[in-house]
Amino acid sequence: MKKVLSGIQPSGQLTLGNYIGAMQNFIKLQHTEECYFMVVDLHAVTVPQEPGALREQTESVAALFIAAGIDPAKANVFVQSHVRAHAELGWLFTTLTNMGELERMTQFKDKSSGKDSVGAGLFVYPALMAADILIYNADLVPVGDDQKQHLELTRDLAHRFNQRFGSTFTIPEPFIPKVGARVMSLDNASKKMSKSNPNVGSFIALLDPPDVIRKKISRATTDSGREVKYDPANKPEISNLMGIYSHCAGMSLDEIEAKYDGQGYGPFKKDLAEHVVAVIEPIQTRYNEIRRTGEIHDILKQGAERASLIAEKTIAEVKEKMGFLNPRG
Ligand code: ATP
Ligand code: LTN
Repeated sequence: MKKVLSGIQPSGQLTLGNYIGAMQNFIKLQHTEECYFMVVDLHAVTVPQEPGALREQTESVAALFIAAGIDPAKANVFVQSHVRAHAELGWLFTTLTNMGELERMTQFKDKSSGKDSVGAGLFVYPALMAADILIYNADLVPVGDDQKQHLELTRDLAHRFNQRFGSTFTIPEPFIPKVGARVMSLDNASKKMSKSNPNVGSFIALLDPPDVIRKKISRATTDSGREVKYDPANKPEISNLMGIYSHCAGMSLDEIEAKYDGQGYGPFKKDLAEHVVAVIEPIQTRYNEIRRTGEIHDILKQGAERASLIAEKTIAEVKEKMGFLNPRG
């Protein structure tokens, strides 16, 4: 059994991009592997969050994990800040990470560009992410394509620690879907769909009411012409919508092309909206039930307890190897 770990930030409402790029693999892997899925609130605060909204979104994201199909009897679901060792190991990893490595991270460049005030946490974020993964000695990390670079750095840090202080960490592998690893914005297919985009029309949130989903898809930007053809270089907008269609309807790209041959974008978009709604609606029904019962609190408590046992062991070993004095003598 492999160890699997991943996290999603409570920095807004989860999108169809998060679902297709990451969560669908969480759900798949839980049946065969030992899984740890967390809501990474310590990462979310690397950009300003309003306290009330952060609390609500953290609970909401955790409830959506369960509503989307993560079974708490199979996978450990918890909140990152409930397991203190993450922050502690994250700090230790900032001391092993070079400034140049962090300066190269495209997520940092994207999120800091054009801002006059950028928190230092945003810069050292990848060291905390490495700690999240290595503290459980995860073998596999299911993520979307945008996290590949952070995973590479995690692997480098694990090697570096092992070399300096003796073999300690497993070197993790990314686990990235073949189609859907990068779902793009509905208003601009050169940008990834992102929950913190201020234009709400650019993403489909898992909690958007069905009519809002229909409206967003009908307004999604399309390329010139009218042919439903998968051609990311020349028809990026329609190819992105076809990728979403393929995931939600369980049809191949060829099948979709054949189905809409000669029909134009209109009927394609209409059917796409219904396929997306059919995936999202049952998740929303379960979500409302989970929020109503309050069961998520127990799930998170148990998840954090189980995760802490492992995380505490790792941090003790790391501190011993790095030369920190043991408080118990
Ligand atoms: P933010 O906008 O706050 O940066 P985000 O929507 O990009 O958030 P994250 O919490 O950073 O989402 O990512 C959670 C997981 O979802 C990661 O594994 C990430 O790779 C994946 N993911 C995020 N956006 C997409 C997308 N558009 N397509 C595919 N996977 C995605
Ligand atoms: N950086 C990730 C979120 C994240 C994560 C992790 C993903 C934080 N810690 C550990 C996988 C494993 C992002 O999606 N922006």
